[in-house]
Amino acid sequence: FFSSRRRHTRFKCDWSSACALPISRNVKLDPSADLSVIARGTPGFSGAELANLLNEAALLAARQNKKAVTMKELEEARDKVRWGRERRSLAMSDEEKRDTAWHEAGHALVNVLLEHTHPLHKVTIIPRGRALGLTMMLPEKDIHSQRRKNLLDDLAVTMGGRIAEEIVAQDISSGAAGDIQMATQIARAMVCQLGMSDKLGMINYAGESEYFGGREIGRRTDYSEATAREIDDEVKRIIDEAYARAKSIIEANRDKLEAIAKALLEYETLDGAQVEEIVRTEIGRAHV
Ligand code: NHX
Ligand code: ZN
Repeated sequence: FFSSRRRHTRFKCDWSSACALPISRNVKLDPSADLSVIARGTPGFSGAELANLLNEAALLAARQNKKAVTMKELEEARDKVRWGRERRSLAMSDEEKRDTAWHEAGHALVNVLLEHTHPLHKVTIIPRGRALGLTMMLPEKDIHSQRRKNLLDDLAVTMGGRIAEEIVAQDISSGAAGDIQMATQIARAMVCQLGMSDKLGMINYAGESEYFGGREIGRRTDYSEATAREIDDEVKRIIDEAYARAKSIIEANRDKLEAIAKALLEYETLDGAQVEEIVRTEIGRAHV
């Protein structure tokens, strides 16, 4: 798979266009290999990280005596580099499996029913890295900026997992910590850096990093206690609203949620098109 040619890993590269060539030239690619799909799923990766990803894919292909790297190995390598290795042997109780399927189904359902989300790439209940299940989205093209409506829909998708858990387990798990962290980061950035809160306006509240001896020791913030309280309230309001939107979508489409969760328990992984098919063909129309 590898030519003796020196690897080109010195520059930053997002594979978005012509610069795909230098890194991938060292690996024999099957016609199925679509590097643009891998590129959209590896935003901000450095050339070295992308070279590592291709290396992983080549090793996977070699292990199966394949003559070239196919899309299957590239996807597996991307998932491993981004989220960690697959842990098929992790012993999960039936209850944990069920809760995971519903959690991921919640993300997937809200994703396909909202208009301004990134398309659903795949959803899986095969454990990987620290996660028991994952819902992966992929932008259609390189994204350079996000509108408020995109961020608000993303927030609702992030809330969908926990809401689905509440329905099936009548209790909630510790597992939504990652989703909660992600949602908080988005909402805080909207208020403090992106000028997307009408209440707090076009002001940067993020403060500036202060360094000492090359290390970040804190942030200088130039706003009052009263403003700090307003920021906290606004972040909470944005998240509460996303939660309420996701909850009403999920409650109005419970039959579809259940159909996705059941399909996940049966097939373990579904791609975006399969989820859309379930949502479209499930009796009745989607209620948004
Ligand atoms: C555990 N892991 O800790 C198990 C092994 C709710 C079905 N007992 O949201 O797997 O519960 O959509 C950043 C910060 C994972 C990232 C905190 C990733 C915490 C993943 C814990 C699904 N999918 N959570 C998800 C999940 C878990 C975790 C994090 C994180 C679950 C959830 C982890
Ligand atoms: Zn989740």
